[in-house]
Amino acid sequence: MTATLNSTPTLPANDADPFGAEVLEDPLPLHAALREAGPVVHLTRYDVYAFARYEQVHAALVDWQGFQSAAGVGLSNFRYEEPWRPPSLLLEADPPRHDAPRRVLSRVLGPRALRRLREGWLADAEELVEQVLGGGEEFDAVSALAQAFPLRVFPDAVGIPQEGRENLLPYGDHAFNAFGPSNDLVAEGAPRVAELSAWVDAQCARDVLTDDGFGAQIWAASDRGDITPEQAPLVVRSLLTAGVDTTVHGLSAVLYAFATAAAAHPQQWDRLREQPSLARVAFDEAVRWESPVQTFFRTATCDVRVGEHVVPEGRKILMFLGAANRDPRRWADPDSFDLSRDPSGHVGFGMGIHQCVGQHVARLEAEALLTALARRVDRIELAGPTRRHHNNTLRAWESIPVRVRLGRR
Ligand code: PQP
Repeated sequence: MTATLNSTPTLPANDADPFGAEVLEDPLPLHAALREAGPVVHLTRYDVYAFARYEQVHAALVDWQGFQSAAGVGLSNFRYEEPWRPPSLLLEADPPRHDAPRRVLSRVLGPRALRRLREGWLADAEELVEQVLGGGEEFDAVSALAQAFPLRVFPDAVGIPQEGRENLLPYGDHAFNAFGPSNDLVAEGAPRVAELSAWVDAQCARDVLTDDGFGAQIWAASDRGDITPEQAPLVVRSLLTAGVDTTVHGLSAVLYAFATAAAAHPQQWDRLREQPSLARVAFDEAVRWESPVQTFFRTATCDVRVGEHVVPEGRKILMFLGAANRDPRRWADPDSFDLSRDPSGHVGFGMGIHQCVGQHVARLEAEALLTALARRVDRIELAGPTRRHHNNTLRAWESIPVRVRLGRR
């Protein structure tokens, strides 16, 4: 009798590879299967635990004491494995070490600080859109807009020199691959890691940076004693790692959403045109819908009870942000991109003490680009087959061919 009463029910298991090409091409079926299997699932291929329901993902994100980041937010467990580069002071740290760098960066990237960039970015977006539309009514939304705009505004805002900026996207792409297993994607990036890392590290030095950008402001914080001079270059490195690929894929997501929603709900783009202040909600809804950052790991700091199961101390848990953002337990009609829903509460920017410190930068970029496009374009639709870009962490597009119809000026 006691045997039955005390026995732990069998943990649901799944042998899929969340980082395999098939899942990266279309993760939605795996997400649905994991959500259905239960609140926690064993991923046998990597011997890690998985949360795919909103409730558990949200709970883990806000419980930084129980689910630490300092052992790494990728598959690699820093307790046992040497990280590929010195750990991030923000992403791969917990309080108290996390707090000073976080405070500094949230001031540098906060809404107040961005006010002085706003006008210039709106003008830059208009100039870019003008230039792209001047080349014809068909173009690739990824290269022409989603990549071009962040590359036009962000490196200048950080204050790095022109030379070598083509390294930013490949470096970021590798860093986000490196949160996954050492699979083919990591192997493809490996030959350039030393060269790219050396370039990125060199851009973090004080004398390389302009004296008025985000980089200079981080160094100024070290003069005030808010962080140490040893920490400053690593905080700049976080900007260079996280600041371009993420917004490129976020912008791709919102452009794809509008280009495809056009078929099912042409009124979505019309609504944005009539009310450009919807640009920000549209971007957040796209971040929910597409979840450009699909997954991050945490590590259990004690035996954590989840329903009738236990995640043992020291074990990695893969949090499926993308699955949580489409959990029907939390969202009505989760698969539809819908400007009339309230997307707040999505976990595409995380939640809790690590919630995306760059989200205001991302929203400003999106607002600038969408506003400029909506002013000139009265219809946007796909003009050919889209192609995914595979990355172990990011849900990304390689190519989104679009056709636009120009409206009144
Ligand atoms: C999603 C910091 C943040 C930002 C780092 C680092 C890397 C990636 C991200 C992920 N990140 N948005 O290296 O400090």
